[in-house]
Order: sequence, then C-alpha cells, then structure tokens
Amino acid sequence: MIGSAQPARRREEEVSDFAACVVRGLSKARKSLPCRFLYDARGSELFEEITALPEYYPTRCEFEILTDRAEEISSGHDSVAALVEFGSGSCRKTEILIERLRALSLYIPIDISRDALRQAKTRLESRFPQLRVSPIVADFTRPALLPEEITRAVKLGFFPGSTIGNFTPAQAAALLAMMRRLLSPQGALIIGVDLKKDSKLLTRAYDDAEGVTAAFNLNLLARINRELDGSFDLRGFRHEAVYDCAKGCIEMRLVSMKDQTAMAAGRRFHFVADERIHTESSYKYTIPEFRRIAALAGWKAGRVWKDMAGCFSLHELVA
Ligand code: AVJ
Repeated sequence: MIGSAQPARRREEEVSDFAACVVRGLSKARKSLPCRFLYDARGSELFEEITALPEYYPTRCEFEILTDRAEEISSGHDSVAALVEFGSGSCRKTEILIERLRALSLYIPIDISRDALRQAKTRLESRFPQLRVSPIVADFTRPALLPEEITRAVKLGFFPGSTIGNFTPAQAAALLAMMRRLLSPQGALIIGVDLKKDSKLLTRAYDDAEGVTAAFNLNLLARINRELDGSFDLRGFRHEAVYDCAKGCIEMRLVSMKDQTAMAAGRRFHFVADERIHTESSYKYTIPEFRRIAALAGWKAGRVWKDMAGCFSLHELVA
C-alpha cells in the first residue's frame, strides 16, 4: 500500500517534489508548471468556486447526467464489489453511484489530498454504514497497489470531471491503459469527458467574468511564494485562457506583463514582457475521438451518456 511514511517526512517529500518541478518548469525555454500543483488548500477552495460559476458548465452537466441516468448507469454493474476513484477530491459525484451499486462493499478513493480523503471517509462511512472506505494517498498517475483482498473482486473505476482532459491524447491513452490493468479482469470504467464545442463557450468557461479562474491560476504563483520562498509579484502576471483548435484543447497560462525576475526555491528566474508560463491544458473530445483513445488503451467502448444540452459526455468502458 502507498502512503506509509511518517507525516513530517511526507510533507518534506511533497515540498521537494514541488521545488524540483518548479525549478525544472521555469528553467525551460518555454516555461510551464504541472497543473497538479494548482490544487493546494486555497486552490482546491477556488476550484470548488469555479464549479459553481455560471460559465463553468462541466460540473453541472456531469451532475445532470449522473442524477438523471443514475439507475441506467448503475444497472449492469450489479456485481461490482469495489469502486476505485481516481483523483476523488470531495467525491460528491461518487455518492450518486455508491447509493445504487447493490453489491458494493469497498470504496477506494485515490487522491493526493490527505485532508480531502479524511473528510470523504468520515462523510461516506456515516452515510453508508455498510461501506468500507480505504483511501490511498497517491498521485493517481503513478500506478498504485490495490489491497490484495480485491485482486479477484469485480472492480469499477470512476474518473469524473474530465480530468482526463489534463493529459495529452498520448498520455491519456497510457493512463487509461494503466487503469485497465489495475481494474482487470472483469473491470469497467465510468469516465467523464468534456465535449468539443463552440470556442467562445469554451474560453468563457476558463476565463470567467468574476475572475475566479484567474485567481485559481495566479494562486500557483502565490503558492510558490508561500512554500518555496518565492518573490513573484502577483500583479505582474495575468491569467490567459486560449482554445487551440488544432490540438482541441484549452490552454491556461500566466503571462508576464513586464520584463521582470522572481526568486523561487533559491533560484532566480527571468521573464520578458508577454512571456508565458503554461499551467494547464484541458483537452476536449468528440465521442468517437475519445473512443479511439480508449481503444488504444485496450478498452472496449460501452454505453455513453450526454447531458440535455450536449455539452458533456460520460463513457462506460469495458476491460
Ligand atoms: C478539474 C481539470 C477538469 O480542466 O476543466 C477548471 C480544471 N481549470 N478551470 C478543467 C479547471 C480551470 C478542470 N479539471
């Protein structure tokens, strides 16, 4: 099992992983920072706010699918004993599935946030007294070990929120292949995938009028200041979200508004005016495009659901 080191030691490892990634990312000719670092305590709070914004449709649309089609989605998964969620966060969506999976006895949320996992365990175990919750504190992109007792159990994976969109299509295929190995034999996966649509609607979802997404993006620099003794001037950078039609993805960046330098992790970094730090990609797929990626990873396409407006898709994949 993952996550057995001492708490103080773990925190140290997390800080040095962050430091190493920041130094590496800001030393490149085209600067970038891994998007997983957007989600510290403050970032997770801001992300929760994003999910309630009028412009940010994915969360609402996926909830609509899960609520309206819950019976249909869970039918066909009657024999599932263990539910494994990748990057579970607050796991609000999961409860809709848990409620209807009749044979379910174990829920394994995998997340890097220890706090979120602790809260989820408390909430779910009180709401579902028959259910055992065994969280794994880990980055779900690194192959985790599931408890041995469920090696032969029928497993269902759950990967909502279109988090798969944060990966390039090649990375997405590799991640889906890893998930298939973890969930096999007899496994299935329910995965949320944001659909291609009008680029205005897309960019608005990632650059809202209230500036919550801007604050979410800029918090990454604030986090560097807090945790890595950084000296970023937050007013010297602005948020930008652009839809790249050819790649089919939204790119979030932080743009330097002037020629400037900033310290981070004991190093000095230089930014020319208009230089960009790439912070997140969010790939969008048509249904056939996503099925092709899943097929590359060895998954068979199952059922697929969309919300009424046709903005978001939920795919069922079968091992
Ligand atoms: C949580 C990764 C799915 O890409 O839509 C929202 C993150 N970034 N607004 C997304 C996000 C800016 C979100 N995911």
